[in-house]
Amino acid sequence: MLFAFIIAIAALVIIGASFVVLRRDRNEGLVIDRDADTPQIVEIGDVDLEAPASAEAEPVAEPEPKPTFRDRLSTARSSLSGFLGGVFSGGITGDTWESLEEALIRADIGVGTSTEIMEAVKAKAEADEITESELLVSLVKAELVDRLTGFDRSLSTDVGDAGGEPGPAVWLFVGVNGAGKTTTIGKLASRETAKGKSLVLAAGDTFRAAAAEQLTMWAERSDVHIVRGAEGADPSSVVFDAVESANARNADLVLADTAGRLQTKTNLMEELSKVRRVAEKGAGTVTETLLVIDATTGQNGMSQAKQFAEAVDVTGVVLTKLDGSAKGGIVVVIHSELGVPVKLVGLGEGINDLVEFDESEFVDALFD
Ligand SMILES: Nc1nc2c(ncn2[C@@H]2O[C@H](COP(=O)(O)OP(=O)(O)OP(=O)(O)O)[C@@H](O)[C@H]2O)c(=O)[nH]1
Ligand SMILES: [Mg+2]
Repeated sequence: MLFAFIIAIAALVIIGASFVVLRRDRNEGLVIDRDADTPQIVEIGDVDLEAPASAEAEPVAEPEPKPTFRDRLSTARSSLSGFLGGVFSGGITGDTWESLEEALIRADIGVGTSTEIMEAVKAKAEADEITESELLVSLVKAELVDRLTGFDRSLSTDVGDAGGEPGPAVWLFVGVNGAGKTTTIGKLASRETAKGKSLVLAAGDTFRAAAAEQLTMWAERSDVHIVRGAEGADPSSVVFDAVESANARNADLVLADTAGRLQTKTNLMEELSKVRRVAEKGAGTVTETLLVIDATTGQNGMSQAKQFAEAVDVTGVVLTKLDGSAKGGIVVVIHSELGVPVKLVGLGEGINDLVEFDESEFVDALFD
């Protein structure tokens, strides 16, 4: 009896052991043929595994599509339609024009400009006897597009046009801290490199060490050269060195980052005009000075924007964070009060989330 029990246990142990060996054999029977065009798992013996078609293939990165105003302006659109929604619904009554003016002001278009738009729409509606709500909205849209038309939104690298000697063009980025200067430079580094331009980034924000780190990460993403200085170094000398480095490498363009804050505001403005002067001391020519404005600050950001525009000769605005901002009306104020065109718009934090401004697309996206 005992003997039979021992035999049974021994048999169980033998069966278990051979099962393990069998499993090992089955796994060892898998060989990866790395010489095949598409690496495949080659089967040996009776193993029946499906070979993944591209087990070792590099994943092909799909280029991300550019965002559109229509996709990213849903917050601004819903706030504007909320304000304008009922204005024309009852046809034209005694209150209509005042309500329109109020709706435009609430959409962050600014008091002066809102009044002008309301008066222009009223005059056209009266002249053409327009009373239908849909047509009245079209008049408002046309008036907005009209106010945003006729600006040169191109970004120049033409040093001859800017009166400079042959050498690298410089785009200088200014604006309050957190506006999105460094991120915009990172996005542009990718965009301009893809267009075939050779670039150098200048880490002119020496106010905090992390600023140069942040720009270095963007430089690495697009594989472009970066010139940085020590924390607290003179921003002008960093930009000067970057221009010299770009000239030595025959690079086309320097994208120069600056600090959004210093100890006092007066100093910042003085510092920035010095950076601009020094950028042209050597072989460089500043062909664009871009003021970066955070769209979520709306009207509040405008007084600071005016200070920057006074300190340096601003050639264009980059309006960031328009995605998720309810304050789309700020675009109209920038054109009417700063007299400077919005050239680029930030529609997100990703490397592709920077688009050229187009007034018709923008106004359509605000309304439909
Ligand atoms: N949603 C959104 N976020 C943005 C956009 N542009 C920048 N940001 C974010 O805004 C924050 C500040 O951006 P930065 O590029 O560091 O701003 P900065 O002007 O360089 O700031 P300082 O270096 O402090 O002067 C970051 O978290 C960015 O990711 C945009 O278009 N949309
Ligand atoms: Mg920065």
